[in-house]
Amino acid sequence: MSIKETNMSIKQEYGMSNMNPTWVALVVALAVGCGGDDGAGGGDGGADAAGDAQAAAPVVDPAVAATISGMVSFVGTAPAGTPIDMSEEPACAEKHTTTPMIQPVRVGDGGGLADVFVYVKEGLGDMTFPTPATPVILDQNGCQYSPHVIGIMAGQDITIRNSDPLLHNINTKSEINRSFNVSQPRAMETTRTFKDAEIMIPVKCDVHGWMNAYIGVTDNPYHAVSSADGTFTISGLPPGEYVIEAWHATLGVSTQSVTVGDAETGTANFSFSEDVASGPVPMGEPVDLTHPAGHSAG
Ligand SMILES: [Cu+2]
Repeated sequence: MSIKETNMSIKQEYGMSNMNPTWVALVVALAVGCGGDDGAGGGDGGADAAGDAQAAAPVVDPAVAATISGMVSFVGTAPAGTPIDMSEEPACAEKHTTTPMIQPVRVGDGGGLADVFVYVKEGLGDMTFPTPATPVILDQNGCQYSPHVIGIMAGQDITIRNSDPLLHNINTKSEINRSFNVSQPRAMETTRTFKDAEIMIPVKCDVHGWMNAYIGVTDNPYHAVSSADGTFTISGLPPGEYVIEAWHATLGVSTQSVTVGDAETGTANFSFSEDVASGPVPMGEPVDLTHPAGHSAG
């Protein structure tokens, strides 16, 4: 059966073009975990909530829903990170028990590469998916973004939280979506959406030069972020043939094709190294560790 036929039969069987609210609610209730976004390893509620949101809304019969999982590896010696001097922000510094680091290439004990955005790039045809009702949460805690890389579906709410008692400024550098620049002078939340799919949207804080994050916006719910051990799982897929892309902020992108049948689990393992960085990667600006003068903590 071709992909087109598969899509067609799914649509006919589940009436996707005439989806009613009851069905949408059912679909959300059936959400299958696709997790894998422990991101910056903050271990806070924000990252967990983001994971739940990412898992929402597979519009596929759970009896045939397929899974693609795998591991992203880093080959070679992981570059050392750069220590962040937070002495000018004691309220942030005191939240860290170890020296906070800028670590664009975060490699786990087993050689797994974290912070890789993995998503279905091709293969879903013209299928459409309900927007998850739960917002993803991008937290600013201890003057660092958590998670560092986050996935969201177009139209889904992103709640940007300031968990610090001081000024952060969220500046998105989107090219397809409208950029925004939001000032959060104290602990608070701001909610936004991105209208269109965009891989990837860089985010930075204009107050703290070391703070950056990346938001992957897809037009389907099938995306994940590799966790600290490099693994990822994308669940609830319709059976089919897919092009899966893995994106890393400094190491480039890698794609591969994976075919999954009814209720099957397919594997997509990726490998990155410093030598094979390819493709244009947004926000290659040097990290600025200096502090703009005159901002106040409060
Ligand atoms: Cu900041």
